[in-house]
Amino acid sequence: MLDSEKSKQYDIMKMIRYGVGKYYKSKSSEDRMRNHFEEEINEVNMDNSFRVGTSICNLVTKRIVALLGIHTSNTLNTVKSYSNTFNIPYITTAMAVNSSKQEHGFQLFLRPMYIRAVFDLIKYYQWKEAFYLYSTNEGLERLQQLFDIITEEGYPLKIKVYRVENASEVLEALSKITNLDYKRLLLDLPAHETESVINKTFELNTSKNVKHVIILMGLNLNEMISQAFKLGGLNVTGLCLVDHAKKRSLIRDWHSVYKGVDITSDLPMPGEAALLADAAFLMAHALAKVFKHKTPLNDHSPYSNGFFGEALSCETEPTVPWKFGSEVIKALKETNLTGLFTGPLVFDEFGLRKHYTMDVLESRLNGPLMKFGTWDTTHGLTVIQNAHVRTKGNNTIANKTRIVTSVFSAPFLMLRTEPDLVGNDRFEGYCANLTKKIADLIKFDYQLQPVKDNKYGSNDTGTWDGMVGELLRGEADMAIAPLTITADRESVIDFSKPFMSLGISIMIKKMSKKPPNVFSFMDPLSYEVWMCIIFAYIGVSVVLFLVSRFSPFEWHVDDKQDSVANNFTIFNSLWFSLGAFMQQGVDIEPRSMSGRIVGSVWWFFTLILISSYTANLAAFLTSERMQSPIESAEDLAKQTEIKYGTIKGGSTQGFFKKSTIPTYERMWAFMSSSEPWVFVDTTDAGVNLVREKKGKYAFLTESTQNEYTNQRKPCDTMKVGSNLDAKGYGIGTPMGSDLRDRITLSVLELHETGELATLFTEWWFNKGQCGKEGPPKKQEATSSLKLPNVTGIFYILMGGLILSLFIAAIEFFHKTRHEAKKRKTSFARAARSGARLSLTGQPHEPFSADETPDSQPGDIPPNMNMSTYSYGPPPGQLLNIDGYGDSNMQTQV
Ligand code: CWD
Repeated sequence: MLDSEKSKQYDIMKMIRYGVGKYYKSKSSEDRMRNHFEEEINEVNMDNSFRVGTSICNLVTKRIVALLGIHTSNTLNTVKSYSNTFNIPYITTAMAVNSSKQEHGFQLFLRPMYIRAVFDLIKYYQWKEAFYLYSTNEGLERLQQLFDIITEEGYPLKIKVYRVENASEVLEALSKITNLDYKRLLLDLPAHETESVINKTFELNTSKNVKHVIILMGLNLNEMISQAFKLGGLNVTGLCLVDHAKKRSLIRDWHSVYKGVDITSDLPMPGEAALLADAAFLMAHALAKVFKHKTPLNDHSPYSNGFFGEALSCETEPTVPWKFGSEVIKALKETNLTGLFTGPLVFDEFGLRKHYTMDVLESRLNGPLMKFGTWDTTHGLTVIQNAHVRTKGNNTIANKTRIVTSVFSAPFLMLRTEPDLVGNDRFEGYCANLTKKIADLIKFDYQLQPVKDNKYGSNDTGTWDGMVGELLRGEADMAIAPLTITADRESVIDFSKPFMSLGISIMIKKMSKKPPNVFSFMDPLSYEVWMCIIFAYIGVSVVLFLVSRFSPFEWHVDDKQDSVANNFTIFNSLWFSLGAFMQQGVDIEPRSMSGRIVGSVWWFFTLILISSYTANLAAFLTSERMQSPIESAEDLAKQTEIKYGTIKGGSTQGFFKKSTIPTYERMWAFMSSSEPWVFVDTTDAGVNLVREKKGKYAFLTESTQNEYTNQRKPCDTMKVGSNLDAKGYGIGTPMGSDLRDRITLSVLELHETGELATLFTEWWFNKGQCGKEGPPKKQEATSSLKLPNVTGIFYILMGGLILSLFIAAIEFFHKTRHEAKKRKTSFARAARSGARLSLTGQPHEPFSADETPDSQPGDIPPNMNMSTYSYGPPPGQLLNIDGYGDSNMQTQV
């Protein structure tokens, strides 16, 4: 039920569905089906008891199982009496009235009776007088509750009370405050009016009179104080039931789902909406519990009579109550649930909230709204020490020493060894230097304080430990350390822009050098290249042999044996190719054009190949070839012999825990099933394990640490593979810290001036002990030449061989045509004769008398036998058999 008069800042139905949805998200689909229920909204004017009554009568006939009410204190009694009559639980976001403390009714009040917290604040500020401005009956009720407490405690507080209708009347009242010289205000107005009243207070220059305002109404001060809020010289204090720090991600989720706003925005969530979502969440839980073993709620047939019982009606006399009502209200009151937004949903027998905690937010003199303390039902008011150190002037921070938490981890923070050092001088390291640079830029005093538990910050146990915990508990003002920016941390503290980038990497122990391999001369070329060379060698020799056989210019007369001879037998061809490949000369050379083409492309091929081989061999001989079985995370994941682990409770462990990438999931399963020693408390412990386990342990550590350790003696560790992720270290501050923006600006400035890079080089490499200057250069991987690297020369070789075959064919046919003409015979006969010579080594068939030719240079005498092996002309004789030489030169036989 919704008060139609009140403003609607959010969609009621969506809020209810959000709460119910969040509950069912964790339940099985069967549970969801079984307990599915429908919602109905009735908008009524809550000032009109008659209409409220009619509306409820209408609803009960529809077999409602619970009533959810908003803004109903005016007609609380009416709704109460109906819900008690019909045993229908009534869950309301309105605050209970004093009389509720004695009634065991069917009501549940989500809004706590928080006036005790307001009283504790008044006491803390030692107010002796105050104005109480209110505009609603609920305000009057709260005033009554405040009076009751003051009387009970005997606290001397004079209160002037004004009831106003709207913001303009408030201003009138404020002018009276001026006259009366009252400087403290208890403002009990709806959220949207509160802001405008406070702003107007300053426009009308009444601020010199009003010094401090405590805002009573609403439970979300953030909601009331928007960015446009000008606080002037006023102190404002308020309460916040919605824990914005812890629930930031949930609130963003809510914004993105239901308001469609940019999820990165930090809009406050209306307190009312938070209560409603929690009411729906609680109701879903209680109903599911009660109806777990009963007929499903959405089954209409049994539900109508058997299950639901008698139909309820305002007409029936005597009135029949709902038979499960008592069970449902009992479940609601006994449910020990933590709400989505407003903390534990624990109730007493009267349906009033117990064990709740509220944040106390405060803004002083132009400063931002900050958490000033907490109020809870057990401890009352707890003020965070030093919560208020505010800005003075433009660029300086109030004269207060800031506590800077950090963690001992070389080279970020280390203890100096020199005796008699005090204060910050006791520490050295990258973070010590960075803190100094930032403090100099922003101008604040600081005290470096190593984190007590030596941890970074995780909330695995439900509470934040480490540096994050110290920031949250107000024990430190900032964390300057290798603190990784993560989503979980960002939802509870603020981070500056990253001052260093890094990623998770693998650290292993350096392996011994590979013993030299007797066949390491083969390494520069890959196996397939070697194979291709062998085939190319055979191919070239065969082609050379063939073209030499077919090309008539390769034939010559062997005078010794009185026969025609061809130098390029198959063995000679192989010998010629081998000689060329080895860059050696042999005493036979091709004379035909086709043979010379084969020779040329083969020389070109060998020239390129041998040059590449020589260059790569040099690189192979000089590079340090380590025998590392692990080159990547995949290598780690697929073996079990080498154990690996991370630092405990840090972001590296969190990365593997949450990862959904199969390799990292497998790695996490292996790590968590290994002995617990694989997880270490400190990076030093991790590095020691790497060293001690002699290659049987790999440490998954941040690249910054990995690179640093590899530069430290005994220089026996190394980083393998590329980083697994990419992230950054940021400077952490409590939420709303006045330093946050200045810190980010100084980090950016230090980046831009190169000071961060210099600092990094100084700590990582200038102080390195392993003889390398500067950041590690990317290791040139010396790898053997693969086929794709040399495909080009193979193509050229193949092209040359094909061309040579083509030229050989031309030479053959040209010679045949010439021969046919000369011998006056047919082309076919001459070709047959030539082919016979090429294939068998036998000279031409005898020609007929009229075919007897004139002798021509390069002609082979018809009756000669062919010798299969002959090297050139005998001494003193000149052969011209190629047809390319001097035409005057005669074949001498
Ligand atoms: N951290 C980590 O999780 N792994 C590491 O190797 C190192 Cl050196 C540190 C902590 C991390 N930076 C954090 O902030 O959680």
